[in-house]
Amino acid sequence: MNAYIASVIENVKARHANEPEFVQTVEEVLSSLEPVVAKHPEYEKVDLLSRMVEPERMFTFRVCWMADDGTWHTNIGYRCQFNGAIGPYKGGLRFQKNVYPGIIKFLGFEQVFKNSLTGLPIGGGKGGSDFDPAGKSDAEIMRFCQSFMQALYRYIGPDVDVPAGDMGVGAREIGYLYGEYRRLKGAFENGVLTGKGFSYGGSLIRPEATGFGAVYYLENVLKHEGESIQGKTIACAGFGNVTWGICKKAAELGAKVVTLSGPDGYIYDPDGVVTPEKIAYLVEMRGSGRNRVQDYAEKFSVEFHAGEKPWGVKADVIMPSAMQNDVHMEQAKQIAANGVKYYIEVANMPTTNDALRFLMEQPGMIVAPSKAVNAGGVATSALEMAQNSERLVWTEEEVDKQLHQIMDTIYNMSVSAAEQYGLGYNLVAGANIAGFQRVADAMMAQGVF
Ligand code: 2IT
Repeated sequence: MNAYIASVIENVKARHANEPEFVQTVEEVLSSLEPVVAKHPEYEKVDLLSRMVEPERMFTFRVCWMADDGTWHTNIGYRCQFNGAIGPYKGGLRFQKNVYPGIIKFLGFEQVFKNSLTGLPIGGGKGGSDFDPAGKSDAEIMRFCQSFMQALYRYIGPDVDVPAGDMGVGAREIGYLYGEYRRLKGAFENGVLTGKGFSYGGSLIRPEATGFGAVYYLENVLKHEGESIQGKTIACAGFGNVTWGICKKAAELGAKVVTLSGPDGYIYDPDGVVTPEKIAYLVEMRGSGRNRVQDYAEKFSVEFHAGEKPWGVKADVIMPSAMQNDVHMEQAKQIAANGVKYYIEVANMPTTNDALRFLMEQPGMIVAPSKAVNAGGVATSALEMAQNSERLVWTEEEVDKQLHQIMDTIYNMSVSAAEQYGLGYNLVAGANIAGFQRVADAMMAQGVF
């Protein structure tokens, strides 16, 4: 390991000893940058990497809200404005009870590279709260979102920081957050948040974009191997917005998603989640707030495996699309033993670093990293920002066409960045290098601060 990179990683480990997810992503990304740092001694000269691993700013705020029974509750809100060198901070808000600074920081760091890869002018940020949306009434969600925005609104804006959704924050939450922002500011301000409803500035295709983009990326990988997506079986996880988009696009292209998962276990549907009725049912399951995938098994009479993950299922393509650190060494070994050829990450950091390295070392296995594969979501958010500032509404075809082009470009840029540094066909290192290069150029140009 290059001594400079090793020293930056050591500092991050010492400073963030209680934030393992952040240390994990820093190690993963920086270890890809060895050939880049070797070729560009100027980066070490100004200690660029130490500035890249430190958020420009990160803050917490108090969020108090009243439950329906009249009791008062206090949660912590976070916003991490990680890197604004190439555009306003951009990234989602996650509402989940396990949210703490390490989660927000890891997501913010990933977002910097992902947003850079889109080629669009968006910096990286992330935020959220340890608020647990499970079992909350609509009125409770609204009061929480209003209180959250009362604390956050001064620090965001269309040229400053543009939040969006993530786990626990969907169109309903974005609506309440935006409503409160508009009420406080007394102005539309280009919509400020993305992922808005279509009636008030949302973009067509944004709900589908992360899943659609992931499938467009997969098509590029398959094409490289002289294969087609037609007839492929795909094992997915989760049953949220992202997995829904994958099911929809895969079905349209003649492939089928055969597994879904939830906190309760996974379902195996050999016929695939392909009919409009099945795909629509995912939205219903999510909306129910029950957070159970067993409902699908009961409704469509398919296998349900309680308490298990779907990674032992034989499928052509594995797409971990649920959450971070879903695939550990044990699952990685299972995936390799099943002879899977395509391991396409979708959720942010779904694989532990040792499992990721192991999978990349398997002969014949192709591994694609989430920061490239799921970038279609935030890219379409940037298209939403463009429409809002132009006061225009683009057609579904227009947005989808741009999304498709962006995904093709991300794939091609990743391939060439790895090749340029003599790493061969390495989509993981290629994405890290390509994402890094643009932010690094901007930071170098803007001087040391
Ligand atoms: O992880 C992600 O890229 C997101 N949650 C979407 C961020 C965005 O600004 O649309």
